[in-house]
Amino acid sequence: MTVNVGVIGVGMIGQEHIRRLMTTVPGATVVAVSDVDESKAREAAALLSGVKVYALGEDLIAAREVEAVIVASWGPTHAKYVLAAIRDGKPVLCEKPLATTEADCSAIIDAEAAFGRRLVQVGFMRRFDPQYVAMKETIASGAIGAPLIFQSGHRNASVPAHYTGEMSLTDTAVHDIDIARFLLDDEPETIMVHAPRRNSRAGDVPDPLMTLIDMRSGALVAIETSVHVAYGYDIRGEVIGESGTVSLADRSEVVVKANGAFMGRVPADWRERFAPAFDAEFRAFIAAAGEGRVAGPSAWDGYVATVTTLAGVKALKTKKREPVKLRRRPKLYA
Ligand code: ISE
Repeated sequence: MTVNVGVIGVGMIGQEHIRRLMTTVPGATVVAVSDVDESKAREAAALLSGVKVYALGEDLIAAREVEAVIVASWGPTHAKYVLAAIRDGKPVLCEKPLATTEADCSAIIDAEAAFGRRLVQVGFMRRFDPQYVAMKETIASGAIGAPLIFQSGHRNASVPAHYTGEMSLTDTAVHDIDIARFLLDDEPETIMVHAPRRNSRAGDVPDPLMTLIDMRSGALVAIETSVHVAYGYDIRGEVIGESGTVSLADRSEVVVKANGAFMGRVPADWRERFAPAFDAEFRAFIAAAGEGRVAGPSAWDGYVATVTTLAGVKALKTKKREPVKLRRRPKLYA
């Protein structure tokens, strides 16, 4: 059986998702695309055969031929598309953030709860990364004792010109926040953000940032975001437990020994580092969509991530520890 997918947003990530759906994910085919810039949607459709172009994302979602939806448009537009997909009862994989405001995330949760079953998967691909999955299994096995501290390093070689200090939280640290919740099985309680000496490459952007999150259990999450490191895309992670630690191993296809030193490869960007995670994420979405379900990170996970990053944006300004105030979790996400 083939799942007919409609993709909203054909920017860099949207195109990456289309390519993945057409080449590496079994049982999926892209049948419709849409973009605020209709000419871009036409260009993307022209590379495939039999793909319809819709001027409006809502029309793509409502289209008879579309059975599942990918939302890869600009963040502030996510909520209206996700709400439309829920209204039409279609599984939707929404890139992060689920929505840019707490109110919109809450509206999605309410709509999904009223619908009565999950239709929304949020694009936190790290949950499908084999290394993070192995880390979670290690922690859950009890091998390192109760987790006390999670140190996460998130380094980008560079970021686009429109990138702001707030985006270090909403666009970058958001992944570390989600994976912290996944690994520790815990929720954030407070957040504070330190902006130490600035990288001279960073211009106006406070970079690096050190974000400290107290979790409900008392465990501490420390996230370093550095988005101008120049040397590559470097994702670090270690959980320190009561009697042991588990960390992401440095991996490289080859090790080169030359001139008295040995070297491995640092990925260029998130597409390279997380390719296996994106593959697994899309396979899970399509397999579940074929059965009218969704799997993976939920609207609740998207809600917590947005509330936490927005509290972080506030903490960056106030230089104080800010509370992360979460609503009660509906039964649907138990
Ligand atoms: C980007 O949007 C991502 O999602 C990447 O995973 C992250 O590393 C990068 O910092 C973000 O800008």
